[in-house]
Amino acid sequence: MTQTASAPETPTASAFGPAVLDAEETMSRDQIEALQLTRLKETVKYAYERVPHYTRKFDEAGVRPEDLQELDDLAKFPYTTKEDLREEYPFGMFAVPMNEVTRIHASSGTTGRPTVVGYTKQDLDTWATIVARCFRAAGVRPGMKVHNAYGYGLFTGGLGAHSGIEKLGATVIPMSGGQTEKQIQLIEDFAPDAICCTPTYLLTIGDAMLHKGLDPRKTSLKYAVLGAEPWTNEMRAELEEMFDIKASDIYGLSEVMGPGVAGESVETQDGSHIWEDHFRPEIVDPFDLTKTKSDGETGELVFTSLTKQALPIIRYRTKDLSTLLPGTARPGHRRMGRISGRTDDMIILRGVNLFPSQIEEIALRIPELSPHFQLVLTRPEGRRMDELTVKIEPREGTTPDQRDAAGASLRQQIKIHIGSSCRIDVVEPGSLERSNGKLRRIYDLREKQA
Ligand code: DLL
Repeated sequence: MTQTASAPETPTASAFGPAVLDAEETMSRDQIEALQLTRLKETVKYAYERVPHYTRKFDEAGVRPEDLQELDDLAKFPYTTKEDLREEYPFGMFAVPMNEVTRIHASSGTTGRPTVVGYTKQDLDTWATIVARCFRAAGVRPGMKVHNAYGYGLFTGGLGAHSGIEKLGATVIPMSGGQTEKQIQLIEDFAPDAICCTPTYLLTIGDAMLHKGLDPRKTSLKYAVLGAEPWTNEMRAELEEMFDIKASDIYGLSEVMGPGVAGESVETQDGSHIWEDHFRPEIVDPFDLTKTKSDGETGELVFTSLTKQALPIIRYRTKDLSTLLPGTARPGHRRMGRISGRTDDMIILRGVNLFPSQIEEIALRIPELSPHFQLVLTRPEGRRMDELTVKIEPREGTTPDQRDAAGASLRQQIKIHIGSSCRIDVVEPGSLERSNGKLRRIYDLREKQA
């Protein structure tokens, strides 16, 4: 037999599988809404009949599943909150017997009991499907390697991303969060095409690489799928430049499913598309819950699940502030505007509302300032007013004069754009705590001082 010379196998883009969309991803708006109505009717009936909490809540509100005849009728139904899940701790909100629950996750929160969520086999499959859509939209293709640095365990990030990456047909590297040195080594050795983690943790990895004398732009990484905490387009630009990658958003929350409720397209980078064949979103006025808002208006995001079996969730108040926008890359599915913040992360300073993401946006437009900052709230002795101090690191290599000028500029820009006066403390590079996952930005010292 004669041997024919074959070209050495080099991994090129064509070595990866094509991006085949799910049929539901290409549905028209009308098709999606028709599907939503059918599924919504089933969901309210299912929740009412199977979960005593919903039976009681609906009865108290005087609504019955039959009252849902069109999509807008959803507004007649009561909201569900994290407190409801806490009250029903651990499994009171489950709609199936325990032997049909395949997996449990929990979110710790800052206080009190964790909220516990459950999934049937079918729920896990739905979840993997929507996470796969997010990764594909973000540029990941079958055959690519994805370094997963979301935390594994009770947090939905690690395992949620994991199943979606597998479902897409990509190779998952289940690194989990933390152990930054090891993350760097595996990125070097395994040559992943994509990474997923929180935006601030990617920054930690990049920073650590630079400190070791490694150039993050020279890694094999081409795509990042980032979420689990608020981030801005300025932070996106920072990370894309740092790593020479394309970074897209992935959004979700445990009570509704986990990561993958919405995902952003790398081609348009204009906000995450909500997978509306599985979730019906609403925007409501957080200060007057009787009011739902129109598309384009800002308010609190509320979700109703349309296909979940173990934990159907009706009108869950996320506390996330956003807007609903028309679909672009997936026209039938609406997009959510970037989350400006959470209602419980809102700082009210002398009557002005302020979110950490606003500070991030402003600070990153000042070239001498880094994305490493903390917001410290105090009430100085003898004063009746709260005070906000922005502690921020300058870029490495800046002179003391440049630091002073950058601090003054930040103070002025915050005054102009947000309307608040605050103190700026430009601290030493490397002195603020680095992210290991979800980064804490706000340090409220007022209670301790009282
Ligand atoms: O953080 C799920 C997740 C994991 C999403 C990995 C994306 C990637 P929880 O721990 O329940 O679940 O926290 C949910 O995190 O209500 C938002 O306040 C915030 N959040 C999640 N994704 C984003 C995002 C996961 N892309 C809470 N942008 C949510 C802004 C986000 N905030």
